[in-house]
Amino acid sequence: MVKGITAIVAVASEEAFTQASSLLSALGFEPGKGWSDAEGKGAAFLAPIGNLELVTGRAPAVPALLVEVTQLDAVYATVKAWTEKHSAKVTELATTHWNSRLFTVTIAKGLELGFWESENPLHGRPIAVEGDLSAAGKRFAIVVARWNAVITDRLLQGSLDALHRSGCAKDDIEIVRVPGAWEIPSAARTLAESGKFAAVITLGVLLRGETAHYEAIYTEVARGIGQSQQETGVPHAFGVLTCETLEQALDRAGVKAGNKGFESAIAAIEMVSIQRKLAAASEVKA
Ligand code: DLZ
Repeated sequence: MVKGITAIVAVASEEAFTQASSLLSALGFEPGKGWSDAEGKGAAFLAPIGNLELVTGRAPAVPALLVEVTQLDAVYATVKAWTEKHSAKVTELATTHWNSRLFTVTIAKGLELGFWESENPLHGRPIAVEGDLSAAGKRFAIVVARWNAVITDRLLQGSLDALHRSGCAKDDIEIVRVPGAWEIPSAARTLAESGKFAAVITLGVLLRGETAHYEAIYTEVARGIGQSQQETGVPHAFGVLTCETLEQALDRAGVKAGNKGFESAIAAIEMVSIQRKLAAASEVKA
């Protein structure tokens, strides 16, 4: 299993070694594990990303050691200031044929480094772990409150639409109807603990105007759903609307402001995929 790349550079004298080490530290390299014995010593400098690049068809026009940086102009100024004191050679900043800018500094005999920055701001960004939106072959549970059914039925339709369009089979969806939002967490937890579902989608509507103890119910519902998710490890999508009026709730159930049932199902599908990717990545690392 490949773990990393180490480029070894022989530096001619101890003085040059010390000078080069101080410059690399000043430029922000993380110190690695060095070594020292009766014959010599080594200093390691770590960078967050490394790669070994093979080239054919053209002679590399750059030093073999390239350091990709952000804020190249600031790095250039630091290196320039350093070279003035240490009589090292530094080239002008130049544009490369690969849409970047680069300069080269000869820090010590045998230690020539190129510093470069891509003009593309996304270049070199770590690739994010992102879920895909395929629900095929996965089982989903939907817990939907009957209270305010005129709204929650629309949320349910939205969730079903998202699941079907993402490839989920009809038989892989279990719908559980509960009296009101208050009952959602307990049903969600039972379904999550059954181990039969990749995710649980919770749907309900709490109307402030019509619910005297609105805050108390809302807090418990949100806490209960969150707790079920955290303690079972099964993703729970939160599709419980909290609105001032029925009209506002209708807007969020497909009339004007999207359908939160649809959005919740999409979030559930995505979270299932993300969890599986994270689990696979941690297995590889272990
Ligand atoms: C009691 C009640 C009230 C006043 N308002 C709502 C609401 O806006 N949305 C909702 O889903 N449920 C409401 N409920 C019912 C409670 O959630 C619960 O079902 C009952 O208190 C029975 O436990």
